[in-house]
Amino acid sequence: MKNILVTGGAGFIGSNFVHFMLNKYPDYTIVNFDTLTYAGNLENLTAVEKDPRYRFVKGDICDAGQVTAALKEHAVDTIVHFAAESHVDRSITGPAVFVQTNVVGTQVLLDASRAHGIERFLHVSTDEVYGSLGATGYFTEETPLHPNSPYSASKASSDMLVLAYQHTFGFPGLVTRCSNNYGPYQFPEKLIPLMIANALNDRPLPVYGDGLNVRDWLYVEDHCSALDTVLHGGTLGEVYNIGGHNEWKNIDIVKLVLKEIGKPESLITFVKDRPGHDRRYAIDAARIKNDLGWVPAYQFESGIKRTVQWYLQNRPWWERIISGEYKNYYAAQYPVQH
Ligand code: NAD
Ligand code: TDX
Repeated sequence: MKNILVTGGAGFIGSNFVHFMLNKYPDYTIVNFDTLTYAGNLENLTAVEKDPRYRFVKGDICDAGQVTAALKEHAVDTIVHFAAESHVDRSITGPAVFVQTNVVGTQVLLDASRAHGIERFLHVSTDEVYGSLGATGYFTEETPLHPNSPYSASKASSDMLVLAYQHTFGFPGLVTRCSNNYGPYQFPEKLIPLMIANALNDRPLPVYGDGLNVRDWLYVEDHCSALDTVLHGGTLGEVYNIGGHNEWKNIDIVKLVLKEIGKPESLITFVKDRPGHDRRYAIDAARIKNDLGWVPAYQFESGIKRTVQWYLQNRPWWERIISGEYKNYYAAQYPVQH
């Protein structure tokens, strides 16, 4: 493993992963292959843009010619596949691009990777493919897939494609399924950065439904270290769940963010629920812990503090985002607030 192509490396987790890998492996080169949708932002990578071990290629995973050219030109031997449409709410208002990017894009990438003779292909997926839990229990890798949103259905389809290619062609694929991430560079449409940005601007904090839905949160750097662990030590054809046993009700996260920023709970506004809203996610990560020895490094309270500090110190980063096209998305998604 030497030349890694990271798809979606200009997004939230992808850009954190590029930083993580360049810091950890002096001998690796990283090619960031990203088409720069609304969620892709090269500002996330300004610190490494002059690093000779880093290259950016503007390309679309749905375009076989562009993918093949990048694999050849950079002698890529390994792929870590993040590129996706990633926001559940957007998948409810416009599912087509989710099928195009997440399903068709993954299939195009798989075919190009096979033809190129890739050595290892890590597909980055999500716990949402398992559906929703009741008050008890955990998702294991054996939990049947039951995706409930167009987003999670498209991710489950792409997982199945990777595993089918492994089974049928002996393709060197692995799949990870992680719980909710938070940390620097997360686009402010997602719960935690949206609440931080709104709180800092004294705007209402829109909590869906009764606020009692539960998510299992992991600091993004812990996700990166887990991906690194699976990339180097995982068994081909295997699925690895990733999570830190850190369940929180949405309303409690929002209150924690307000406390951290020093703003009043009166900013909380309950709004119409997300259609088909999954009630609870909780990951059993025994396989990656027991078989590969991965452990998360961050406690939630310190991770949230770091995250709030990052958004405070990088105000121009998210202010540029929320002052552009995002305004139209926000007005449509949260109509009662206007
Ligand atoms: P993101 O939306 O922040 O970034 C996605 C990136 O993919 C962007 O840079 C975008 O420009 C790029 N992209 C989109 N379509 C593309 C295409 N056709 N060709 C090339 N690039 C394209 O997403 P994220 O939150 O960083 O998530 C990354 C991956 O991790 C996704 O596959 C997601 O399903 C998965 N995941 C996310 C979470 C989470 O909590 N955010 C948790 C588990 C798994
Ligand atoms: O304004 C909001 N109000 C609110 O109550 C938003 C944006 C979200 N929520 C709720 C919905 C969820 O219960 O907060 C919870 C988290 O929402 P999101 O940040 O949209 O994340 P989620 O839907 O759980 O999906 C995320 O985790 C799994 C990522 O977006 C996915 O890409 C990943 O696969």
